[in-house]
Amino acid sequence: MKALDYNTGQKPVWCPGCGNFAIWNSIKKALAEAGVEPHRLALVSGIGCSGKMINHVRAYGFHGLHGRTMPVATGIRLANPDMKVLVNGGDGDGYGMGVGHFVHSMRRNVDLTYIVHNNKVYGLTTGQASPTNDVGSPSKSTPFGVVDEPLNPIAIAIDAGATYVARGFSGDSEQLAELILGGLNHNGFALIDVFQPCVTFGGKYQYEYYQERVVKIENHDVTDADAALKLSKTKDKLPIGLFYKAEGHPSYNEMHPEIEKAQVRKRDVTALLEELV
Ligand SMILES: Cc1ncc(C[n+]2csc(CCOP(=O)(O)OP(=O)(O)O)c2C)c(N)n1
Ligand code: SF4
Repeated sequence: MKALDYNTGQKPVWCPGCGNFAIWNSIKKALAEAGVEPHRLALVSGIGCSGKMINHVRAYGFHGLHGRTMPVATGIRLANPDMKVLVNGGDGDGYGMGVGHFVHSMRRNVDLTYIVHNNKVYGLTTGQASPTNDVGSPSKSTPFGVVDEPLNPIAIAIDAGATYVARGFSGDSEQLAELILGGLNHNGFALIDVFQPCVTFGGKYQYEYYQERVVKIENHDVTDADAALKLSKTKDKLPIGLFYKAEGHPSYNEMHPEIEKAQVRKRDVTALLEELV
């Protein structure tokens, strides 16, 4: 498979210049390199502009409820060990409404690759501040500036038990593809948080904002959780790359071999599909 083979032919309705385009390209590139066949791939999305990803990548797709990607993805992964499960959602979806599911999935080290399109706002509902927006930053819902401290997804993920924790940037789709590839090849919970400019409602968080601040992670021991946690709290610059990768931690499936043995009951659903289509 080549990257272009994952196109569905559906034209995206994202605003021109939206950071989601680069994430889309990086996903297709990573899938091609990992050699994931579409019939062995399940894409799960939350509600939001980010959630539209399932329309544009050739695979099985489930557009879940807002904040509820993790239970759906976990179910798919546990019921069918042959499937690679890739989850896409917004920062509002995953770090706002879905934050409980996010933390517990990492605690369990469920074998999922989770890409969060972190634009610091609720894009689809036109620009309210999300939990990652910074104190003082104005938005539609906070005209006088955000007052709550921002949530740090990288620090939370390292602490909660995710075994692959990375941050990418839509302005560097090459590095982002590598980080996604690493997540797909990782056995366990992989978080790839992505700085994704929302060019329409994202306020100051545009490409220039990130270009002035991002630095590639170098000379860092990714197996050292304490060092990764410290790096995630860097204030003056915004490190992008792989923060943490734990080796040898069993995934949820491996800890519960009875689930793999039970497997999903394989049924012929042709008649059902014909009735629905
Ligand atoms: C249970 C529920 N609450 C609220 C909404 C309304 N809603 C739709 S999209 C959205 C926000 C999306 O923001 P985010 O998850 O950050 O994704 P983005 O659009 O920025 O990619 C909200 C609140 C909903 N669909 N369902
Ligand atoms: S509203 Fe923002 S996140 Fe949504 S498509 Fe437009 S630029 Fe992208």
